[in-house]
Amino acid sequence: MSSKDTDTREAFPTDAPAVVTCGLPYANGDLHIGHLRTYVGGDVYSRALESLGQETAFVCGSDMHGTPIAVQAIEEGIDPEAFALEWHEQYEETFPKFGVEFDNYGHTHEDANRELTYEIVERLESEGYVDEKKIKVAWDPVDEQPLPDRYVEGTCPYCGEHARGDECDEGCGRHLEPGEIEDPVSTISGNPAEYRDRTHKFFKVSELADYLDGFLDRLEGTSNARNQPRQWLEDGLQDWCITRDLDWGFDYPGEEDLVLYVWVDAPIEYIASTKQYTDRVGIDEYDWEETWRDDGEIVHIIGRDIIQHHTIFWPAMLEVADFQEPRAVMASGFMTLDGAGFSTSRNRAVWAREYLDEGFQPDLLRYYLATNGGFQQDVDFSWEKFRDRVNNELVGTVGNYLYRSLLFAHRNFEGTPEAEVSDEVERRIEEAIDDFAAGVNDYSVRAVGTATVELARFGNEYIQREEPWNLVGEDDEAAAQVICDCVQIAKAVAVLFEPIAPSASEELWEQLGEDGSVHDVTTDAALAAPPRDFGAPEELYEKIDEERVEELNEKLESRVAEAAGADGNDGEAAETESDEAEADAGSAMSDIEPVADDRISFDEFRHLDLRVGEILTAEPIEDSDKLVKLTVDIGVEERQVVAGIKQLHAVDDLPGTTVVIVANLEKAELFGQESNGMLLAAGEGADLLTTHGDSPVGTKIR
Ligand code: B3M
Ligand code: ZN
Repeated sequence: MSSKDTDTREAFPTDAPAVVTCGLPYANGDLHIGHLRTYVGGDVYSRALESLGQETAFVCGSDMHGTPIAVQAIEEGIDPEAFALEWHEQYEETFPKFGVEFDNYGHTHEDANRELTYEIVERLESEGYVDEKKIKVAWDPVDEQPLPDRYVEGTCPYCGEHARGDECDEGCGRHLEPGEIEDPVSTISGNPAEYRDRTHKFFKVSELADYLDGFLDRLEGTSNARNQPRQWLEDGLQDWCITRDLDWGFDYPGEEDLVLYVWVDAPIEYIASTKQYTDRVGIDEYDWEETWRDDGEIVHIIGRDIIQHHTIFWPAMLEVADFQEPRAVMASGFMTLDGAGFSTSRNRAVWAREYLDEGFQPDLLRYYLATNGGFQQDVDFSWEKFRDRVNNELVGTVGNYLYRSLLFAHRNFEGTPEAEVSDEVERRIEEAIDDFAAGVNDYSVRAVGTATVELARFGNEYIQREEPWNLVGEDDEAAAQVICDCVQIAKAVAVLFEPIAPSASEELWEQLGEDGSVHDVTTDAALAAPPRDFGAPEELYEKIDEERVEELNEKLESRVAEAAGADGNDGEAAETESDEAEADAGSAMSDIEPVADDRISFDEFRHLDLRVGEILTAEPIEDSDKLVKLTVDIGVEERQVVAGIKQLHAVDDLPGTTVVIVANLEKAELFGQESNGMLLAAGEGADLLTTHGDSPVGTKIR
C-alpha cells in the first residue's frame, strides 16, 4: 500500500498547492453508503493534508453526460439535462450532510467545463494526436439507431463474461472500445444488434506509451492503481475512441453528428471545478493554474473500476495538452452489504438518506468507511459490524477516554491544571502526529484514523496506570501532572481525529474551551497548551443497541423481499445488471463472498420446500430481454416458472434438463405471466443446479 517513490518525491506537506479530487458520480440515481466510501475517503484525505499544513483544494462535481444518464433518462421519459440536474442538486445537498465538504462541487455540463474541454480537445487535434477511423458500431436494425456504450450489452471479448457497453463490469474490468462487445443486444429494445460502419475520432494514446511508462514509475497512491496499468501497457495500448453517436453531451468541435465521449470531458471537470473554486475565493487564496498548469500536487481518489481511465487516458490527455500530471491515484476496493453486492434495483442497499433519517451521526459512518480495512481492500458493511466498531472503538475507546479524563479534570481542576506535559506523553503525541503524517504519505486513510484511536487507547492505559483518583488529596501536584497530560491527549485527539470525525472533533474543541474551529488548525496544535477553564464534558458518541441492529436488519430484509416480490421471484439471474450500483459493488470482480455471519436454524431450513424437477417446455418471453417461460414437472404437478436466463442459456436446449426448484415460494407475476416457483442457479452466469444420480422428479431436497 505504501508508495514506492516517496524518496524521489518530496513528502507532504510541500510548498506547492494540492488538489484532491473524487471520481465524479454519474447524476443518475440515489446515493447509498457504498458510493460514499470514495467521497468519505477523499474528504478524510484532503482534511488530513490540510492538517499537515498543505494548501489544498478538494473538488468534485456530477458527471452529467454519457449513456449512463441518457439511458436512464429515456427510461423515465425525461430530458437528460433536467434529469441529471435533479440528481446533481441532490448530491450537492447530500455530501455535506456526511461532512464531505468540497471546496467546489460543479457539474460537467457547465461552461467552465465546456471551455476547458474544448481547449484540451483542440490541443489534442493541433498536436496531431487525433485520427479519424472507420469502425464498426453496434446498431439496432429495428429501431434504426446507433447503440453506443450502455445502449448495448453482450459478451466481453477478453474474458467471456457478460459485459455492458464500454466496460466489462462483471469480468475482467476492462474498458471496451466500440465494436468490441460480442453478441450485442440493445438494452433499450432487447433487439439483437448488428455492427455498422461509422467514422469516429480517435486519440492516439498508443503514441504516448513511453510517456505513460515513465508516468507509472512516478505515480504514487495505492498499489492497485500503480500496478494494474502496467499490464495494459505491456499488452500494448490501443487508440481510444473519443466520439459517440449520441445526442447528449458536448458536440465534437466541427462535427454535427458526434458528441465527445463522456470520459473525455468528465475528468476535465476536475480542472474546471478547481477553476470555479479560484473564481469564487480569489487567486490569492487558491490559484488553479498554479496547480494544473504548473507544479500542483494532484491526488485522484476513485473506485478501482476506473483505474484505466485515470492512469492511462487521463494522464495522456494532460501530457499532450501541457497540464501537470497526477501525483497519486488512490483506488478504493468495492463494498458489499452483508456479504453480497449492493443492488439499487433490488433495493438492497443502505441509502445515504436512510442512514441520516435513522438519526445516526455522520461521523460514525465516516469512521467505519475510512478505517474498516485498507482503502484498496473490499469492505463489507453490516449493521452488526457497524455497531461493534462504533461501540467498541468510538464509544469504548475514544469516547470513553475523552469523557472520563475531561470529567475528572473539570471536577477536580475546573479545567486544565497548572502543570507541564510530561515527556512521556509529549513523545506519545508526537508519535501519533508522525503516524498521522505517515498515513497521508502512504495514501492510507485508515492509518490516519488509527493513529488517533491508538492515541486514545494509550490515554486509557495511562489514566488507568496513574490512577489520578488516588492522587487527589494525597499528592495534588502529581494529580495535576497526570490530568494535564490527559487533557493534552484529549486536545491531540480533537486535532488528529478531525479528518475522520469532523463534527465530533468540533464539539470536543468547544468542550475544551478552544476558540475558532478545529478544522482550521494544523497538527502542531495537538501539542499546544489547552485553555485553562472548561465546563463539564458531554459524551461524544452514542452507543448502538442490539435491538436497533435487529430492527435495521428487518427493515432491510423486508425491503429486499418487497422489491423481489414486485420484480418477480425468478431469482438472481433475472436481475438487470444495468444499474450503476451493481457496477460499484462489483460483486463478480471482488473476492468470493464471505459466508453470511448469521446462522439459520435447521427448522428455518426445513421450511424451504426444494424439489427435483424437469423442464418440459421453454419459451422466450417476447417483450423481455431476460425472461424465459418454463413448464417444470415437479412430480406432484406441472408448474409454470419464469426465469431470467434468456441470454445465459440456449432456450431450445432447456427441455429435458433436471433442475432444482424452490416449490413453496410465493407466486409472482412477470410480464403478465405467473411464476410459480424459482429455479436455483449459481452466480451471474445462472449455472443451473441439478442432481447427480437419478432421483425422480418430485424428490424433496434436504
Ligand atoms: N462518472 C463514474 C464511474 O464510472 C464516473 C466517474 C468519472 S470520474 C472522471 O465510477
Ligand atoms: Zn472482460
